[in-house]
Parts: sequence; C-alpha cells; structure tokens
Amino acid sequence: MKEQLEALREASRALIDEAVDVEALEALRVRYLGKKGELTALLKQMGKLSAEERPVMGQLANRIRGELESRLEERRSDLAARAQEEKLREETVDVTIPGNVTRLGVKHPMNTVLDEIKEAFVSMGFDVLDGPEVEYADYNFTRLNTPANHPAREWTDTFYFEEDSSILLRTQTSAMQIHAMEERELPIRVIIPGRVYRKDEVDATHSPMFHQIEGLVVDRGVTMADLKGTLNLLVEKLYGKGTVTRFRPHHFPFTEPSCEMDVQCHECGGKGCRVCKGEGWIEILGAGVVHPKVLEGCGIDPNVYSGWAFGMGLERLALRRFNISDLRLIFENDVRFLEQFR
Ligand code: 2NM
Repeated sequence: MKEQLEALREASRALIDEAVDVEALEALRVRYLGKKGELTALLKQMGKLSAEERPVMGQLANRIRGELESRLEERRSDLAARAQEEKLREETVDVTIPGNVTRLGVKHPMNTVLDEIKEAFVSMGFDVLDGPEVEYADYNFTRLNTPANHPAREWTDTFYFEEDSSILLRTQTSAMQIHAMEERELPIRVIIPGRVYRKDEVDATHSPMFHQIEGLVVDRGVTMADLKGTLNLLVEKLYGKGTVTRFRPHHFPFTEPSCEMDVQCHECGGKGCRVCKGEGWIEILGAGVVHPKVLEGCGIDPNVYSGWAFGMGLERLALRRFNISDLRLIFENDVRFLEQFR
C-alpha cells in the first residue's frame, strides 16, 4: 500500500508539473481525486489493512491528497496568470503606429449659401418644407394664377410627362406653397428650398435643373412693409449690416403688387463695375404680395388674410458670393474645384 501511494504521489506530481493548461489540470484532478479517482480507489482498500497499518496509511493518503490539492491550485493560478499575460501581449496596441488619414470632404458652396438662408429664416420663426419635384400643372401654374397661354407653359420651356400637359417637373417651388396653404393652419411662415426644372440649354449661366428657395407668409394684416422688412433682414444676414437694397416694380402672375429686390454692389459700392456690369446694383430675388385669387383658390379668405412671398435662385447667389465664373462648376463636382472651399 505504501509503495502504491508513493508511486501515485510521484506520478501525479510529474503529470501536474507537465500540464499545459487549466483543462489538463482539471483532468488530472478527476483522475486522482475524483469519485472514481486513483487515490480514492486506494482509500477504499484501507479496510483490508491491519489495525496498526490502517491509521498510518490513512494519514499518508490524506497528506498526499493535501499535497495534490495545493499543487493543483498552485499550478492553476500559475497557468491562469500566464494565459492572461499572453492575452495582454497579443492584444497590445502600438499607439505610436501612424493612423490612416481619412480625407474629409468639404461643404459644397451651394450648401453654405442654403444653410445661411435657412438659418436666417428659421431664427425668424419660419418652418423649412420640401415637396415633390413631379407636380400637377394645376399646382405649378393654374393655381398660381398663371394664364393658360403663358409662355412658361409651352412644352419648349417645361418638361411634361403627359401628352395632355397635366403632369410635369416643377418649374418653381411655388407649387409647394399652394400645398402649404391648403394643408397648414394659419398663420403660415415657411421657406421651401428645392430643385426645379426648365428646358434651358447648358451654358455658363443656365442649367435645365437648378435650385430655388421660396418663402411665404400668410397672416392677418400682412403688408408689403413686412415683405420689405423681412427681406432687408435677410440681406443683412447674408451681406452684412447696413447693406443697401432697393425694390423695383415687376410683374408676376401670382403676386400683386410684385417687385424685384436689388442689393447695392458690394464690389464698387454702387459706382458700377465688372461685378455688377456697370449697374451698381445686383438683382437677387423676386417677391410680392400674394394675389387674392391665389389665396382664394386655397380656401383662404383674402378679406381676412393677406400674405407675401419671394423666390430666389440659389446657384446665382452662390456664384456671386464665391466669385465662381461658370455655373457648370457647381454641378460637375470636380474635387479640384471643391477643395478650394476648405
Ligand atoms: C417668386 C416671386 C414672387 C411666389 C408666390 C407664391 C404663392 F404661392 F404665394 F403664390 N409662391 N411664390 C413668388 C412670388 C415667387 O419667385 C421669383
């Protein structure tokens, strides 16, 4: 019995020392100390021993059990620590390795201009809306008081989908203003930026697709004075305080009276130069007091409510603002052009 116990002690020690991981240690624990383990089996044979031998062998067996247990535990924590160290080494991040350079884009000049205008109107309590680019001729023309024989309605000027000219690509964002007046509760204060389409040949100042931003106010007691005050505020936000403006009479079918607004040339201060083509003034938008027929067509009583509206082309504003010589540069997205706005 003594020899068997000593042999077990030697063999198990060697195996525990050689174990490569905690799983192997667990297998050894089961092999020697488990219910069906080798040491357990030897203990079960103690009954066969003589009365003198039994306590001596019992003590030895218990000591070996204690030794095995503490040796297993020692090796387990050893192996666990080593595994942890190995993991940390593998996961080491070298923070000194140069990173991958991400090339950041730049804001397109059109968005710079658009964001400034939006910011100016949102700060005055306007909502920003957008609407469909495919419209009924009814919303794009008829309900904006555009006569049936108006040249803008010709198929040579407008992209139609239907033979009967009932559905088209909107030529102005005003179509959405009609939707706004139909659907919104009064008072209304909205701006509507978006793409519009006209059958123009591409050149340095024309494109069959361009961007407009229109605005609309409808409330009780709204007058031309509100139009002028608000648009003057817009111009001061875009071009700086004290920028001089003028309003010239004009004609639009959807407004009466109608006007165009000019800003005094920022380049020459009104004397006349290359930028303003000798005029001293630069036209930036069209506007007017909403025609009573337009209000009526949207179910708004023109005896109680009145409104004003404006529309401006965004490309033209961006070209002038950034001194860009050709409209096509705005749409081509050549990075050599865009990089200049960093
Ligand atoms: C412009 C100029 C003047 C305009 C009018 C309306 C509506 F829906 F209220 F009748 N929307 N947009 C308007 C007025 C647009 O663009 C040059």
